[in-house]
Amino acid sequence: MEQPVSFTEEEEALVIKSWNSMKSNSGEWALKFFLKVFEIAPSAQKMFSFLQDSNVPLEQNAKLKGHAKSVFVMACEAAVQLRKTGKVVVKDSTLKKLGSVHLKNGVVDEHFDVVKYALLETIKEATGEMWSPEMKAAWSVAYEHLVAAIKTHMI
Ligand code: ISQ
Repeated sequence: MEQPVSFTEEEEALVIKSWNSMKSNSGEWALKFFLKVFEIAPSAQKMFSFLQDSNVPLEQNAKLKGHAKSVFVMACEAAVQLRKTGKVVVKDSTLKKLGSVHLKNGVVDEHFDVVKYALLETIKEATGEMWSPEMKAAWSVAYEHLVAAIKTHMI
């Protein structure tokens, strides 16, 4: 059994507080997040089947917003789980699906790194003065553990 991670109530609160401040505009931030990913890695657009057969501009693609939003939500849930149990507990069926979808689409470590960078940059932009090194660290830990959980299902 892996050692539980120590994730404090303060760290959890930083993640939740920042997500709450973004929630009312989450569609817009989700879109910015996605656009940042594509700015760094334009070829990543090929990985999203719903972008292939669509004529609508990226900005108006509803699925795109939904997808990106779920990355925020899952990282947030990971923070809650880390504080409660010291590990990320995602429903097994969800993890299996996420693992196989990322594997099938050829997602490798570098992709997860690009997404991490874009995620943190988006939250930084969204939170403005609230942003801090501690907030960045808390989101990073939550994201890394979520990714680790997904990767266990990518083999
Ligand atoms: C990976 N999987 C689903 C949605 C995403 C949104 C932005 C960046 C990466 C993603």
